[in-house]
Amino acid sequence: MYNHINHGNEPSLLLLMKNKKISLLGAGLLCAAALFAQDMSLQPSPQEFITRDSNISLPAIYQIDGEKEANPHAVKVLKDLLAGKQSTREGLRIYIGEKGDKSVRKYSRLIPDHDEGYYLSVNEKEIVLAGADERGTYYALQTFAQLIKDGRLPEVEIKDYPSVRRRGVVEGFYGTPWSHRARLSQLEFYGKNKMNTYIYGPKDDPYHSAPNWRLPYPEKEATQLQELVTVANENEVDFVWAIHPGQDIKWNPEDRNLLLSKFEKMYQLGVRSFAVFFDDISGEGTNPQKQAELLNYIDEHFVQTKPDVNPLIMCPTEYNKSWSNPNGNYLTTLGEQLNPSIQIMWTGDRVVSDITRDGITWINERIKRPAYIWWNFPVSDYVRDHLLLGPVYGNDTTIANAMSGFVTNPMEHAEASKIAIYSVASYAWNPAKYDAMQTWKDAIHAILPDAAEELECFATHNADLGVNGHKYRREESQDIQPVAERFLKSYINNGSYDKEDIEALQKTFEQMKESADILLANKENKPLITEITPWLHQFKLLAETGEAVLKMVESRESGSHSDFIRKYKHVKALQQLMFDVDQTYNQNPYQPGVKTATKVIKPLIDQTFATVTKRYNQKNGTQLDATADYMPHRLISNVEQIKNLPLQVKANRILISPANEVVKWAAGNSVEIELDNAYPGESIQINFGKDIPCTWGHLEISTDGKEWKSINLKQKESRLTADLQNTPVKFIRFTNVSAEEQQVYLRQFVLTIVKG
Ligand code: LTM
Repeated sequence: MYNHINHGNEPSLLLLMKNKKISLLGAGLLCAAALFAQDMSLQPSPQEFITRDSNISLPAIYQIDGEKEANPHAVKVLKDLLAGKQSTREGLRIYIGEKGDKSVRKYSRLIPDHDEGYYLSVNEKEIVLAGADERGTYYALQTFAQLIKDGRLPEVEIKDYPSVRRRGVVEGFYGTPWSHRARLSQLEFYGKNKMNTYIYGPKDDPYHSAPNWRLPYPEKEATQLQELVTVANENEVDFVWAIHPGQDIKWNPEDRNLLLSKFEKMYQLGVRSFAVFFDDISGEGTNPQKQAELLNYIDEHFVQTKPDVNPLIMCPTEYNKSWSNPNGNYLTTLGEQLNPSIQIMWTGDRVVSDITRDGITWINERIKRPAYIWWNFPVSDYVRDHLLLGPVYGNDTTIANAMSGFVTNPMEHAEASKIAIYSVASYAWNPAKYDAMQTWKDAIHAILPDAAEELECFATHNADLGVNGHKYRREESQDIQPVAERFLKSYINNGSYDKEDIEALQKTFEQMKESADILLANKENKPLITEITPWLHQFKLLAETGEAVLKMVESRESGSHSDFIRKYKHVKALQQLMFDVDQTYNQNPYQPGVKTATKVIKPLIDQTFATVTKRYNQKNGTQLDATADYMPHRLISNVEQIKNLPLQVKANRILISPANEVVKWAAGNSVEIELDNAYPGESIQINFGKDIPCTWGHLEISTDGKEWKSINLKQKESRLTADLQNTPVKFIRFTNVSAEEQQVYLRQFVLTIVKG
């Protein structure tokens, strides 16, 4: 049941050499260490440990002292790990328990005086697994599990404890909530990686948010939540159930009592930790005075009346610096009025940002307590066509004392999110020893040991978010980036390049292609492969396109015309296949499609393709199309928030991807779609999210972009429709013909052509 995160032939002791506090090892072992340079370290990194230059076998016979008093979850892990026979009279002695227990009394002074800390010692005479509290013992066992390798244990002494008190995950994203099965797997993963918190707050769970937060869960969901609480407890994770009532809450006793009775129902299901979120709301619910009154009431009439309920957590409406009103008093009101035990969440200087010393000092002064960090990475609900699999970096490693908790908001892809979650677990446990790259590699090993190299290749090229509204970007394809830049510069400017560079690029594309196949065939972690399959197909096609483009480059120099043209056609075909993947998979209504390697690799391929094609055209008087992205139709607009939205083609429907935010549409500005050909039109559907008559807009169609025909729209609530009755259409244009700017939502803009 327990995966050993070290692997291969590495002697266990070598694990420890990568950590900082280390006793001197023999020269022979140091040589061996070099051989295992790729192997994994102990994660999270312990605060203090000492190794001896020896190791012991896992005992064939052992005696356990303290198993009756010790944390039963820890005892269970111990027994699952030991293959030998338990005896009451003979064998290696194993002492397990919590500070104060008789079994570990003589080690009391060695147990760190920190919540969740532990002392662990292994030598030929005994094994000691002593926690500062029950969770500490459990964490001693998690470290112990990592130490075992091929039936052997290094002789060590470890004193360890977390730097950040609450560490974990907030399932707080928009989009498809995680499945029950995924959540069960997550909770086990958190326990193993010493995370103690899971906050349940998926925005699209109707019973978490408005208006159904008032209602009890239906039976099936209630039973599943009950099971999650049980599994969380078994893995020493606090299951925090969050409510998001702010969008329609009335500040009256009725709604207050409904909220309390919902909490009471969740308590009956076993929940012992609660949160109230006021993020992403507008209107009356944002009043800080009222929020504080409600939360204090819950604290005093619910949390504090029950001996087993943990301190309340809240997420404010102004949850990041850029959204806090500089002239307002929202945060200071909360800081002054909320009961001191209530934890206040905070995402940093922006909605999506890394946590800095200055930033956390700023907020802590206002809220008068250490902020509870809600870190918005690797959440991808605003860039759903990307996967965020890169290393976790950027958060200050010296501010653990300034925060009361650190939780990560993940992607809707639960298994793929584990790369970042594992890294956050290590960061929050021991920021001072956190090594972003090493931890990222170890995370990948932990998640997919049999194909770690291939997953690393895929992850290294699927890290950045692309251009996005939150302006949050990540490093991507770092190893090959300098080569790509040098090759491109030289090729664009002079038509030449270094042989070594083109070879390095060829090798990269080859590795990408092979990695995609190996991962697609992998059976070790099926949920992961299922989540990333569309991106794997796209990744492979992109790598093939890269190879084919480099062949075009080589063929232009030495091949025949027909050779070049075939290679050109091959690239065009691959571009179309990529377009098909993009149009077929992950068709969410926000950022549909499948984008991969968009920061370095794709621009490199696209620009090389454009350059080689243009050079060929110039030399041969041809007019081969040099555009790299295959999209038969075009969006043309001078409306700032619309002009960069992607077009989608779905069967016979051509649509503009909807936008989340309010669109400001200036007088005279228009939105136009140009199709690749004229087609018989079937209908048009537009929805600007307003059910007042749309007198400001004018819809037209054309076959040549010169002669335009006005089209009448019928309106029902906010839906505008037109029947085109087979009229040929190549252009469609919608213009704000009023004299004023219009503020609308772009919920729908669809042209349907006749199937044929
Ligand atoms: O970040 C917070 C507190 N709230 C929401 C999240 O639900 C959402 O997942 C992220 C990222 O889009 N942004 C938010 O505003």
